[in-house]
Amino acid sequence: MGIKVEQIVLRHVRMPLVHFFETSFGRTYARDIVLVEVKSGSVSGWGEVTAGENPFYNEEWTGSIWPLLIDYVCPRVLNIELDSPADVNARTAHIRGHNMTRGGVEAAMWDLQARIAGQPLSKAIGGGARQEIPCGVSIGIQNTIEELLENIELELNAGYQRIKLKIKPGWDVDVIRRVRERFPAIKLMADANSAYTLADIDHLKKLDEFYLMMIEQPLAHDDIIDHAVLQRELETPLCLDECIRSAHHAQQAIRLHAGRIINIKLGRVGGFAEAKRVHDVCQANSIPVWCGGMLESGIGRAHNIALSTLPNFVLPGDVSASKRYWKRDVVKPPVDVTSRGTIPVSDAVGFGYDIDLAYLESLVVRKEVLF
Ligand code: OSB
Ligand code: MG
Repeated sequence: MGIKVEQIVLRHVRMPLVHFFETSFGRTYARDIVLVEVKSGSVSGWGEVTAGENPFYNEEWTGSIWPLLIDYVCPRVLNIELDSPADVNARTAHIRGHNMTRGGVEAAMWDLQARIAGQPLSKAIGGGARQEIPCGVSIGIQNTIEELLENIELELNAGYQRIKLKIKPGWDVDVIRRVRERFPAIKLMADANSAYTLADIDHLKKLDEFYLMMIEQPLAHDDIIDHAVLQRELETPLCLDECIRSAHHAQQAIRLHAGRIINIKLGRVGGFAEAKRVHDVCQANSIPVWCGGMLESGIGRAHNIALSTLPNFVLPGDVSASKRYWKRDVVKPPVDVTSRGTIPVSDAVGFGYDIDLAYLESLVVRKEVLF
């Protein structure tokens, strides 16, 4: 069964965060998110472009997404009979980089296909290995250690299965020591978002003392080789995020022993088709994976839930409840977690949540309809 899209509606929405989110590359107070609605007849599929407001996590940002979609990605999808949503990746593969922009359209096509087939998105992408997904939280850099400890306590009480702390030079060893003193038995990990270099090896080795589950992307965003050097020196497993943009990268990283765990982000690898290939490469090499997040709205969050039903997503991911980020989400009901720290996978068609379209429209700052 082929799939053909006659109209694409792009919406740039602005959503204030309930609390700022700070990583080693900066603070975010509000999200500027581009949502992609692809239409075939009377059916719509929805996707989210997961890039940030600035080109600091990777090269993409809200301002790059818009012209890329209009001038390059959408024209390669509109009014063309595709065999599968996976064809979006192949038809746009010659566009260098910009995986999140391409992936937002690709994900919308999978949602559309699932809705046309009357299937949940998790099944359409070949997932469905679990009925609920294990959840952790990512806690940003705080103003004080006291606030951080309070925050961790709150998230543990909510049931979350593991705590990830953002670190950077000046907010690392001493902070984690304090956290470990207070919470000696929790599943704990750290994410540096590329804030260190190999010159910091001795400093990073001090983290071994805290038996972290893993340290995520300590070195450069585009590096694999130095991570392999660092991994040889550390007891703590490294987890790769930024530097894995394709299954090919995953293969190379595994071959070099650059890490023992991989974080898969749907946008970073360009959509579900490539995410599944990364997943499969990791599974074949006994590398466990988990689903990363990019402060998504409910739409991107729902896509992450579907992705997390692939069998090798065995570690708690960064997919958490809507209310940690939004006073009100664009989906109904909002994404919520159980007291076991899991999110139940919806068996409704498509991504499994209703869109609160009236509210969503009220957040739109820019809109474009493409034929
Ligand atoms: O590196 O995982 C990351 C947020 C923005 C940019 C990069 C990252 C993150 C997170 C947040 O850690 C995860 C979430 O969406 O909860
Ligand atoms: Mg990360």
